[in-house]
Amino acid sequence: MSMLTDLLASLFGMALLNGEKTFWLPEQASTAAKNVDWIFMFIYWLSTFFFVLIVGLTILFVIRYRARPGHKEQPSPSHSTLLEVTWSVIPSILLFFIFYYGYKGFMDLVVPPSNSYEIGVTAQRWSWNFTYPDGYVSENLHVPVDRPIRLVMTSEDVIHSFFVPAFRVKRDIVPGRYNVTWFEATKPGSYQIFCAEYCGTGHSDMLAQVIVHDTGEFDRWLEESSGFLDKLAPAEAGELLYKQRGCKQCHTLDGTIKIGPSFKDSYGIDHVLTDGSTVLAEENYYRQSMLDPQSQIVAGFDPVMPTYKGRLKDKEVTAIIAFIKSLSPYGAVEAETETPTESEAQPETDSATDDLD
Ligand code: HEC
Ligand SMILES: [Cu+2]
Repeated sequence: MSMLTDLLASLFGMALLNGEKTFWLPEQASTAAKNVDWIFMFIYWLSTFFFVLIVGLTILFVIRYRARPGHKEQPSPSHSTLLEVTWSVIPSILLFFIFYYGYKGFMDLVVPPSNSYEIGVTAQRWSWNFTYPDGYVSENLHVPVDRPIRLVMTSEDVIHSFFVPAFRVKRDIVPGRYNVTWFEATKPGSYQIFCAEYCGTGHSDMLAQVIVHDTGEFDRWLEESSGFLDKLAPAEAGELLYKQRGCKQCHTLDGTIKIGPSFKDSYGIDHVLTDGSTVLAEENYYRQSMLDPQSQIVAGFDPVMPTYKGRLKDKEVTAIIAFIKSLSPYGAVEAETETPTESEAQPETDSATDDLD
C-alpha cells in the first residue's frame, strides 16, 4: 500500500513538495529548484487538465452525435459570443500567468546575487576545469553550502553545456565568450555534472561532480588543495595535474591508445610525426606538445589536443614532464637515483677518475 502511494506521489510530482526526487525530476538541492519545479508541475497539471477535457469531450461528442439509423441531425450553432470570449480570455490569463512566472524564474536563474563567490569554469573536450579565486584548478566543482556561487564559463574548443540536474541549472558554454550562471546549494553532498551539448567522441564521458562542503569545510579544503605543487614531489604533482587538467580523457598510462598516444614508455624514444620526421621525446618536446600541440602531430592521430598555453604554469609543465618520465624505464632511473648506478654509467666514472690520476 505505501509502495503504491509512494509511486503515485512520485508520478504525480507530490514528493517535490518535500524536495524529494520524483519520477520526473531529481531531488532539489539548490535554492532555484523549488521555483523551477513549481512552474514545471503547474504547466504539467494544466496540460493534463486540458488534455483530459478536450479528448474527453471529443470522444463524448463522437459517440453522442454519430450518424446512426433513426438519429436526426440537429442544427449546429454558428456563433456564440459568450463562448468565444470565454475560451479566449481564460487561456490568455493562464498564458500570462505562465509567462510571468517563467520570466521571473528565468531572471532569477540568470542574474547572480552581488555577494556571490566566483569560480571560473573551462570546458574542453572532454573534461571540466574549475578555477578558484586563488588560482587553484580542480576537475570537480567544490563549493560551500548556503552561499551563492557565480560561474564564469568559457570553452577551449566547441560548444558545451553545463548541466546540474539537482540544481536545475543548465547553461551553454561557447568558445570565445563568457557565459554566466549561478546557484546556491542547499544540502552538503555530491551531485552529478553533465555536458548537455553533444561535443564529439567523448561527450558522454564528460562528467564531473559538484561537491558541496559544509560551512567552514570549504575554506579548509581549498587551503589544503592549493599549493600542492610545493608540497608534492614533481612526479606526484604531475600525476595530479594529469587527472585534473583533462589529460586523462585522451592519454592513458597503461599503453593503450584512447584519443592520443599513451604516456607509458613514451619518454626517451623516437616518435614519428605526420610529416614523416622523427623526434626524440625529451623535455622540450613534451613542453612544446603541451603549449603548442598543433606544431607537431604524432603520426596516426588527429590534431584534437587543446593548447595549454597560458593555462599551465611553467612549474606545472615541469611537473607533468616529471610524471611522464616516471612512466618510462629511461626516465624512471633518472628520476629515482641521484647518481648513475647503471653498468654503462660505471666506465664513465672510472675513466673520469682515471683522467684525474
Ligand atoms: C582532447 C584530447 C586530448 C587532451 C585533453 C590532451 N591531449 Fe595530448 N594529445 C592528444 C592527441 C590526439 C595527441 C597526438 C596528436 C598530437 O601530437 O597533437 C596528443 C599528443 C600529446 C603529446 C605528444 C605525445 C607523443 O607520444 O608524442 C603529449 C606530450 C601530450 N599530448 C600531453 C598532454 C597533456 C600533458 C595533456 C593535459 C595537460 C594533454 N595532452 C591533453 C589529445 C589530447
Ligand atoms: Cu561537452
